[in-house]
Amino acid sequence: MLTLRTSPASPFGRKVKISAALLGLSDRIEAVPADTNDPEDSLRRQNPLGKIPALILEDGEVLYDSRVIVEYLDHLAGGGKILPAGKDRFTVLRQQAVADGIMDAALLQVYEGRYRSADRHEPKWVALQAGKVERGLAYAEAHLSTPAPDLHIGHVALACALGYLDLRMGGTWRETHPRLVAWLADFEARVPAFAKTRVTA
Ligand SMILES: N[C@@H](CCC(=O)N[C@@H](CS)C(=O)NCC(=O)O)C(=O)O
Repeated sequence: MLTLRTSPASPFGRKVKISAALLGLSDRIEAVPADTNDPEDSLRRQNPLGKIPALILEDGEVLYDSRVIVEYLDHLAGGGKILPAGKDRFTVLRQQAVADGIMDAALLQVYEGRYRSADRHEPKWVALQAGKVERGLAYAEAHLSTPAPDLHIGHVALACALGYLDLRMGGTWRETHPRLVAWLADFEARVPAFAKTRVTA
């Protein structure tokens, strides 16, 4: 059994769970909650960065971050499944990078609210991160919003990024990105794991 250290609301953990489902590997993975704020949590020994997700293999080796874990799962499933081979791979990896970047920038805005008192919030920093989210969404709307026959990790990561914006940013992206709204509805209809991994708080 593989052990996934994550938390229900983690968009990167969700990316790993949905990837595992698409690859037919969900039954081989047990999710064990991790608290990134708890210095006593074994997570910090498993991943020196103290971040989730981290995947503990059967021989005790630990893989992180989500991109490495997804590469490993694709390899376990035979390779070339949600990470295509050849030149397409790099396009897909870039698409994953854009979606991961949206998640990173959204998380940093959430952390600003969570870890700094209101009088120390830095509007310039928040605006810098919000710009990354906005430009990432514009890129996705233009280049990734056509339902594709074969789902790949770029799609999974984008769905998780949009889901995280729904969870933590009030879903305001929906007002200005109608093609992405339709795209996400199509993704959800095709990938039951998306609804299964949704949290509301
Ligand atoms: N690039 C990493 C990002 C992981 C990440 O930022 N995880 C967040 C939770 S979703 C985290 O662990 N935050 C706690 C921290 O940064 O200490 C990945 O793809 O796994």
